[in-house]
Amino acid sequence: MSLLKQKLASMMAKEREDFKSLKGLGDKVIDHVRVDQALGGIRGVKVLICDTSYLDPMEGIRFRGMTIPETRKALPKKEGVEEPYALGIWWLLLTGEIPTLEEVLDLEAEVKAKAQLPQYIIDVLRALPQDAHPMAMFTTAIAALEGESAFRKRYNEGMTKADYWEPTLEDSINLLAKLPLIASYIYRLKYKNDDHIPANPNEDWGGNFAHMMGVDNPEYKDLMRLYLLLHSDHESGNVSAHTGHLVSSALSDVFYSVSAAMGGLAGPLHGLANQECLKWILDLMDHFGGRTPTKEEIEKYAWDTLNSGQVIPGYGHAVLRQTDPRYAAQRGFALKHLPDDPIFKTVSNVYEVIPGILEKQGKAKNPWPNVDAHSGVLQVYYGVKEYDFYTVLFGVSRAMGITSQLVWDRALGYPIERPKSITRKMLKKLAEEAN
Ligand code: CMX
Repeated sequence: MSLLKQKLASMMAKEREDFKSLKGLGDKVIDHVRVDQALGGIRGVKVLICDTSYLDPMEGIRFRGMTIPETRKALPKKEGVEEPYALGIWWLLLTGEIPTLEEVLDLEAEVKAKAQLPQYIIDVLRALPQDAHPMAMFTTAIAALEGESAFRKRYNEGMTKADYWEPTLEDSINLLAKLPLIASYIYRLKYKNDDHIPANPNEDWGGNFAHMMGVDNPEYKDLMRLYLLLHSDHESGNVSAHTGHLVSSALSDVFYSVSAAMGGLAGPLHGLANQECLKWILDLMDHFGGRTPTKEEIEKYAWDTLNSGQVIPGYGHAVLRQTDPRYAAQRGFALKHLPDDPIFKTVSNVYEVIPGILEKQGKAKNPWPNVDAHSGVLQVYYGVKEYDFYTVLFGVSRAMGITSQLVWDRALGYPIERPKSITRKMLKKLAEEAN
């Protein structure tokens, strides 16, 4: 048994007991739902339970209680490398503990053993139209892997409920092993003359992903490790994680759940904002002849975007009310490695200008940048200029958060999710009665 599975198995009895004890709180009220929340995307209603991470509006994300700087410092690193093994964050999300180097290496080895891309996935990807969006290719490939599901096989054989988490973990490992292969295959098929690069057995999961994409720069490999850590988890109410949880609540396996989740990530208000944001920055620079525009010029351009009824991509958030610490971490990386890059300078100037404009406009509840406002410039700097692809990078990382949540969903036996809907007529009546 792998060290990760052993660790999780050792936690089961205590965690289940704790979960059971919550049922005793049955009739306690944790929130009230207002009409504006029912009309407004269930915003802020406390109805989900998620232990992998928590998002504070002012402070940002904590992974199992740890801030981003704390996590980066504590997770084990490869010798001579600045950022932690990306699979270390998955261990932390799953177990709530920082893994030892031995534990991460054991997980790395387990994942590596499953890292082969089946020929049928290659055939599926090649059968899609040439102009298919990389996220459509990504979701299709993940769904196509479903035939490998250990969960479905064991369910069909009559597996007992107490065991559900085990094949969920197995499917998650299998999926995480294959995601960088799928993503880099899509990248090379679409943008690099269909010329593919085999995995390097000496690389870690994150470094290998960079290698297979064709960017064999040690700095980019570190950026990839950082990127994978930063985008991994953002509690469970965001569109992608919540979709994964919802689909899995019907006992659909990891492949169905993550594929559906990636469909949500592909929306421009969620993960696709990273491609939209870089496009906005490049269009802005193009508009001024390719140079770094002045703050006054950015201000005018931003107002034009807003006045034409569009959002400024990469700014605003449903929960955050401050600069996203994931933005800050990426900015720190840029300040260290590419301080004089003209696109980075533009991103920095935009950061100084946009919050004031959004405040002046008075609509967005949060005028500060989110994670997507900074990821693109770092990719371009290292040569990954095809911004259509950026949400796939996000997806590989987010799969860690989603699968860690799914393992515990199945371990604790969360039931099928089924909120109640009412008609608009009923809503009006209820609101009148409440007055
Ligand atoms: N530019 C312009 N207007 C914005 C805005 C922005 N960046 N952010 C919010 N607004 C507007 C909303 O469109 C909304 O307008 P209407 O009242 O006309 O509908 C109003 O401000 C209130 O919205 P909000 O309550 O502040 O924000 P929501 O919780 O509804 O939405 C989000 C959050 C992220 C979808 C929104 O801020 C947005 O569209 N941002 C740009 C896209 C983006 O960066 N998405 C990535 C988020 C991170 C991720 O998931 O990857």
